[in-house]
Amino acid sequence: MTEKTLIIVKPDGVQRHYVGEIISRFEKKGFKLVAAKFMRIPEETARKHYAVHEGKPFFEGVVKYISSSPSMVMVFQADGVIDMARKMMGATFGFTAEPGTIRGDFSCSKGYNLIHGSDSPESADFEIPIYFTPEELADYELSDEKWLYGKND
Ligand code: IDP
Ligand code: MG
Repeated sequence: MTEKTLIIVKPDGVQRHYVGEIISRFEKKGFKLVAAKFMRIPEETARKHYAVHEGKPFFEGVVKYISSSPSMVMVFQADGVIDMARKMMGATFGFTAEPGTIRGDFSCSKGYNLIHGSDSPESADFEIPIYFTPEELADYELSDEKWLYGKND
């Protein structure tokens, strides 16, 4: 069963010119891009997205951060994409994220960490419809899927 994940290049990622670099890493890995929207996330949408963190000390801060300036909101698809994308993103903050990961390579801030990625199938199922209607998710084949996703048996 092929899986989808919500990936957001957050406002600091857009401001710091990392949209292309981040998309490129996921493209080269072989994830299929199925939706993309460049938008300033409304505060109310950010509250809904981060509702799981409501009441935590950083909640108001993360809502303000995410809605402060445009983001690149995307959906990528592949078997196991959720865990693969989380590994490629690295730990939550750049100062602890491993080198080689997106956060580890490009961030050392505690507040700004460049990217969001769904952390479970349940989170992806909750988050994707916040940003995209079912019609906005492209259903198509890549011409090299055999080489990208095939097994050699
Ligand atoms: P994640 O993005 O790695 O899944 P979460 O713990 O789900 O991390 O937190 C959601 C977002 O809230 C983080 O990406 C970050 O932007 C922000 N955040 C989390 N913890 C803190 C904190 O202690 N200080 C400031 N911002 C935080
Ligand atoms: Mg999270």
